[in-house]
Amino acid sequence: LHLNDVKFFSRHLRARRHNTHKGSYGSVAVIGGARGMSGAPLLAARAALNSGAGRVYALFVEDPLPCDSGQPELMCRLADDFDLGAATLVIGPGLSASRHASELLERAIASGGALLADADALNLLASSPALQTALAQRQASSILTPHPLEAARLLGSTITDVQADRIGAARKLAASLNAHVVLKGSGTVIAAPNGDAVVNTTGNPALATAGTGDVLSGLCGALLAQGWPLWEAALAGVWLHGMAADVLVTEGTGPIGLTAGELIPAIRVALNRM
Ligand code: NPW
Ligand code: AMP
Ligand code: MG
Repeated sequence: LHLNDVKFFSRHLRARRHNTHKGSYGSVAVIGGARGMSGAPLLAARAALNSGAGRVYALFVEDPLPCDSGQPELMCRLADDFDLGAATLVIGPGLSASRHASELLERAIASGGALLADADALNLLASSPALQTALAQRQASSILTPHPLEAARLLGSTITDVQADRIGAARKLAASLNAHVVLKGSGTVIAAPNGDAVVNTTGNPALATAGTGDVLSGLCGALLAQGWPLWEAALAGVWLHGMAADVLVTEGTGPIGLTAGELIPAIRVALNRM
């Protein structure tokens, strides 16, 4: 199945009604940002905020705690000081593979709510059968957003093997980890634990730049926080992310030098048009 029809998911988009407030649109907490990688959770958190989440926290695994003066709406905290049950969790951008990061992932998996794992959270999962078991046994299913190398680490295979059968690789991960899997790259595959799989038709190589995956994780997290089901949040997030890049390339600057930060306002435009 190829994802080129927004009817797949647009029915989950609800109008912003008069008698609502920030609490009506959910909270997202992005967990990551080890030293030298604070940009990754900030990009994810900015994407979540600009995709309609009511409140967004950027939770850092360690000091020094950065602030985002370009997006002061974000609440930056140490992850240890936050009740992980209080928000939709996006864990992994810039998280690192430290012991502390692993403990945070364990707590995030144990929390009852919606969870999206990306980047280093996937690398930590790949090296821990216990965390994989805990993830697969969650009551609420999760979304995993690996790029081909992260998928290969989880599968114990190679990028070549993953790329040779992208749909098969995404399905295998979805079934074994009981999660919705977004296998990124040209022709992103979205696979569900029940074996359903879709190939996205939006997006282009302007996205091949640092931080675009972090933006996708925040966008999908915001849709989850606003009550979208996992499957539709994954489909819509991937479609909108690619559509924003397509619009920027055709109506904006062209294919060279797009930055992940520039993608965020374009996603907001695509979401409002939808
Ligand atoms: P190659 O080069 O082909 O052998 P890593 P990471 C492969 C954070 N970030 N098709 C490719 O392998 C992240 O959140 C922080 C085929 C590539 O070199 C993580 O926490 C930023 N292959 C951490 O950095 C901005 C593909 O994977 C290798 C592929 C490390 O994440 C940047 C990279 O994988 C970044 O987001 C494809 N479509 N896509 C910040 N501003 O703070 C990827 N590969 O070694 O896991 O490193 O993805 O950069
Ligand atoms: P990450 O590697 O985690 O930063 O994620 C990169 C993001 O850019 C993912 O959403 C990929 O699907 C997307 N992307 C990278 N290269 C391409 C490409 N050639 N065509 C379409 N999307 C791409
Ligand atoms: Mg990434």
